[in-house]
Amino acid sequence: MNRVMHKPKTLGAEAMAFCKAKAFGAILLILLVQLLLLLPAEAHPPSQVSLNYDSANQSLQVTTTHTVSNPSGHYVFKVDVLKNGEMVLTKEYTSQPTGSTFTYDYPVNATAGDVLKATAYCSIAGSRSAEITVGDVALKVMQAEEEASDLPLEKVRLPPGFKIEIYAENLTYARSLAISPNGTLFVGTRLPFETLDSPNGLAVYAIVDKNQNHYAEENEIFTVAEGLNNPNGVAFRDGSLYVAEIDRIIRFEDIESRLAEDGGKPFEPVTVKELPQYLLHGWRYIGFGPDGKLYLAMGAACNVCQHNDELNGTIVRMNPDGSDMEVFAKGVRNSVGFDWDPATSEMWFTDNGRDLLGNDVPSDELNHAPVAGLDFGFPTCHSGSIPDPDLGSNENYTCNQKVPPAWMLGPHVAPLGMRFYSGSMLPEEYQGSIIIAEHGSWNRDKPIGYRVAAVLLKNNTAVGQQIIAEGWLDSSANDTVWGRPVDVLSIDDGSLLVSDDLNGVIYRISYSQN
Ligand SMILES: [Ca+2]
Ligand SMILES: [Ca+2]
Repeated sequence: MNRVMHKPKTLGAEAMAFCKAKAFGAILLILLVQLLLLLPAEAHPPSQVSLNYDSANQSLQVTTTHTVSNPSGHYVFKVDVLKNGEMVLTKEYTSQPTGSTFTYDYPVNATAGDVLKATAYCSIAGSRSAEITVGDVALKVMQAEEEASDLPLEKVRLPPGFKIEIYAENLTYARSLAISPNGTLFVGTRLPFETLDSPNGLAVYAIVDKNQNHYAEENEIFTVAEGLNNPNGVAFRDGSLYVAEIDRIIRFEDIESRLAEDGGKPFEPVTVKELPQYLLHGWRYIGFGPDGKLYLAMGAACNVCQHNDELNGTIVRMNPDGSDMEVFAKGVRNSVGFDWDPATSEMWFTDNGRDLLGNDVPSDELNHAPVAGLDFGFPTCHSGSIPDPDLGSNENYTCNQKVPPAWMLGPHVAPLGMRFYSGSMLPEEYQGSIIIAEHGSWNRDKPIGYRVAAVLLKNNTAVGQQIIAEGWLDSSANDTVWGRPVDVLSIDDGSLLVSDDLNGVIYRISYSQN
């Protein structure tokens, strides 16, 4: 080209015009080459994509690294998920989180041997894929068809003088507990994660221990509702049973009379409140506060994210008829248990920390909410001191102004139900303590949790922790899990009931000095 451009003097006008056109073309070509050389610095596929499959929750976590300066102008705009070569899910986005590495959780039903592949697409150019083969369920969970009488209760370790036995059985996926002043026990249920959207739904049970032997005989267990959408939350107030499904709160009026008269045959409930339907962390926990309000935990619909629904990741409260709903506590990732201290009328609640920050962080939390309006940190601040590495780069995202946990329960222990203990049976040291059911870890190399703990309080402050029952995680048998505590409640004689959704049973833990 240079040779052509540098021999102009002997050429005629026509040849000159030709040469000028060639030169213009050459400049254009050089500009184009320069542009192409510049582009990769700005538009690039994600530098890394990694996958993790959670068999217990049937959820695929896609972690993508895509470093950009303007996440609303240049971002991962689409993620495709294929199972064994077939597309099972496509999600589109209009921006990406501010951190360069971020994780999206997707519900994906897969079993051992399935090959999952995810592809993350840059909004400007390029894509990157990753693939995993789903392994055997990480936790060697025993099947739930065991008869309660076959459960190895001798493996549960308790302090001296304590005893554990079966209180009720055949309560499929037993979860939250509530009790009426007359002693009628109500049991909510939730499906395993992979079948949360089953159209068949689940039941709510009532138990009336008529012969007062602290065991639920078959004729003392009533199915008061069937076919409900994961009726995890139950609460009792003024003769009515309130049940929280994923998408609404309903009320069964005059429930105890119906149990007495017709065995509580399933009947039409009143709808109290429609709720936004999220499957992830969408199962609800409810309870009545000392102010007469109905409190409801609204779990965050993600592992970690800034959600555009301001009710996502909060605890709300409302009148018993569903009116005047307001946020009580915010920055709460996924609370599945709360109670009020009978001494102060102040709320305490458990919260499950985010996943995928490693085996040992963040700690799950016991929180104290003495007043309305506090911010407990999620999603930008975990355990009171750890800014989220994915969201926390913005200077506004610090742990300033966030309420730290009242007690660190440990990473991934999954604290669910909790109740203040004010019964008369357990030893003095447990008086006024908070008893907490730990459902157990699903994403920790060495599993922990699967136990019942007591956090001891002094002067309205958490000062220590004792383990009341453990052994459902059998370390002598390769960390086999044979039971998962969900909720706790003390009954008339001061003994403790503990629900277990893996086995569909309720245990009774009692104490005697002799
Ligand atoms: Ca009985
Ligand atoms: Ca927190």
